[in-house]
Amino acid sequence: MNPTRRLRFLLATHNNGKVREIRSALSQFEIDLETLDQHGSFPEAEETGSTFSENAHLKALHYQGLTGLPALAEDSGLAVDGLGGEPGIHSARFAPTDEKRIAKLLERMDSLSHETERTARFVSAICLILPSRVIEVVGEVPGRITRAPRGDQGFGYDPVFYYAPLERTFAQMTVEEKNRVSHRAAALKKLVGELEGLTADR
Ligand code: ITT
Repeated sequence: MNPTRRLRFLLATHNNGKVREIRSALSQFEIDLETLDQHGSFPEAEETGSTFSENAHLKALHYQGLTGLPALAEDSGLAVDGLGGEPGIHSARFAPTDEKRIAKLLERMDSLSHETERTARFVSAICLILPSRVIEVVGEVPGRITRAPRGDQGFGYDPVFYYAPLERTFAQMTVEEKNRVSHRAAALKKLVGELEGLTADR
């Protein structure tokens, strides 16, 4: 990236876990990331899409329209094989708190008898709306849902998402460790690849 021209984006999310991870993953780059809190309070975007990518695009468009700033939004979630891909795009709306979301997920999975039904993946779709270009990328990571929560790092479903190569759940990893392997990190890596090719349109 050209160090003489700093990029400036609005990080269009209300999820502090995402803010922490995205900041950490992009810290080596010359990018000023501004949060929604720095710009006042806004009505939430309506997530009416049927895919992660559609919802990421809707969120980026919503906050870019409200602030006039280039906006980066992310839509993500957990897709469990034995539940036909649920909670998927409904991951945040599955229950009101992280604790309740995990409890509901484990309860739903109680009846799954085969280990193969506990396989899952996290998906992250990122949309960045720049003045003259829209960049859309998706990242995924495979894992398995544990029978009980483990670890207290991260956020969301991290305590039940077991990542076999490191023999730990995402909640047993530091933000740096999670950022080496996560769905969000995979999407951000692709985004950075796209940004490195950018010059004129910022
Ligand atoms: P914004 O829409 O404001 O960005 P949100 O939390 O509502 O925040 P999403 O609609 O994208 O975000 O919902 C994603 C949900 O999926 C999130 O609330 C978690 O429950 C879950 N999730 C996504 N990424 C995760 C991760 O890295 N670790 C654990 N859970 C994750």
